[in-house]
Amino acid sequence: MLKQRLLGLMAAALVALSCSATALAQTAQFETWINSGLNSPIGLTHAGDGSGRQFIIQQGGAVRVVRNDTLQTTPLLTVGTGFSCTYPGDASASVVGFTSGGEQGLLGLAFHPQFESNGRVFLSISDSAGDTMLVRFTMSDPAGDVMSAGDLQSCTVILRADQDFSNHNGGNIVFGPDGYLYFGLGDGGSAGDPCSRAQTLAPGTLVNTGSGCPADSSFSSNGGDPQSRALLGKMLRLDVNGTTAAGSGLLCGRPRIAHSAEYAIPAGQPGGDAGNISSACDEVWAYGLRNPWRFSFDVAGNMIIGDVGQNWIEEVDFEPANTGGRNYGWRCREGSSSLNSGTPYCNDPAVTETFIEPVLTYLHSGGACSVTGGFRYRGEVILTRGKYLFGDYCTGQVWTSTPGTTWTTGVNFGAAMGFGLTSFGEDEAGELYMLHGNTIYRLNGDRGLFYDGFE
Ligand SMILES: [Ca+2]
Ligand SMILES: [Ca+2]
Repeated sequence: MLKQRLLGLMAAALVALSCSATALAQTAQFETWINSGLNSPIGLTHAGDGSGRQFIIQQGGAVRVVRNDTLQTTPLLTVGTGFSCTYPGDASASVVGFTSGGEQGLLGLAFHPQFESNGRVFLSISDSAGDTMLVRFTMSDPAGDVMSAGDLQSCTVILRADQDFSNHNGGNIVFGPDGYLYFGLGDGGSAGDPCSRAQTLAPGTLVNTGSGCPADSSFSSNGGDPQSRALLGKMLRLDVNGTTAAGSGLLCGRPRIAHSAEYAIPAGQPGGDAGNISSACDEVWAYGLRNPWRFSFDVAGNMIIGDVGQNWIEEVDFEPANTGGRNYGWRCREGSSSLNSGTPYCNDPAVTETFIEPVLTYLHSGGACSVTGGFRYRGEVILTRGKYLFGDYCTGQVWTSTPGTTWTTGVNFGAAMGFGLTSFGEDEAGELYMLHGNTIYRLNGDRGLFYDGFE
């Protein structure tokens, strides 16, 4: 049996060299998993609790539960117009509201690494004003499939960021192997990053003039920190097990500017006092991102970011494990090409770091428009083990890429599926899912007898 499987793999590999996608589809393919009952699914993850459940976020606000491959009718919870959540230290104003549609809505979901015992669930949403909000729920029964009234009342606002425009909200939240919560934020929106958020580190140097760039008075008047605009175009890293006292540190995402925060800054933070970009808000891990819609970690702890391009080039960025403080180049670079130059944006003396070039790029040819970052596959399907799978939102094309000094991309899964490839997702066993329209596909194929890490 083992010999036969190895022969099959070798044959498939030889076919791969001759670039035949048809033969490869015999050993690794996406098969329909759920094709009814979902409404705009844009993310899939798991709770890491041994339950085998998958959790799907719908842009309109519902978190759906799949147990034993069956989509449950009742959501875990639903965020809606009257969404209520408590600000730390200021319980008087609690209705934060919700906006969905376009690039807004329920955009991220992450379960605490100790969810099974502490019941903590994190969501990123667009609030009633379209600004970004990270919130936390605590489930009294983490094994349950529906939050209780008490669970819903546990909602606490963790972080807020004032968005300049309605697009490029990022919103993905992922716990890294270090146990910290990573939060990808886009550049604030419009086109060309007109407020230069992605390259602005020190909040004191924020661009405050021009359409959309001044802080929103409504955001500031209800306690939000206008300095939170310096979080845009960044990857944040938060210790959600800690707290930060009022007035302490250069935090820019406090829900209430004068109050304590329900997160701390990890030691060694690039944006922290001793970091290589210390002038940045302390929450900052990396910068120069346009819209890191989906990013993930591989089993070695490397971060792989699908950063959505503008009119020309899509890019994937690779960050070796524990290597923060990097500048991924936007708005000075689109992909590996120069986009803007001149001060104050791209020749800013304060920006001394070298731009990190993407490991993968592709052009907007053949209808491609927006990269959907994926995962470095760690499941059982032999042909795709260790490969990075990603796709394009508009064409629905999926690619696999082999990481290395130079990343080699080519193997795909046959014809492009068309518009609507919103996300990939991973379950607890490392198996991979693709979300397209209202359908979710699961990667299947010839499986290995054991898993021994990347080959
Ligand atoms: Ca705003
Ligand atoms: Ca700082």
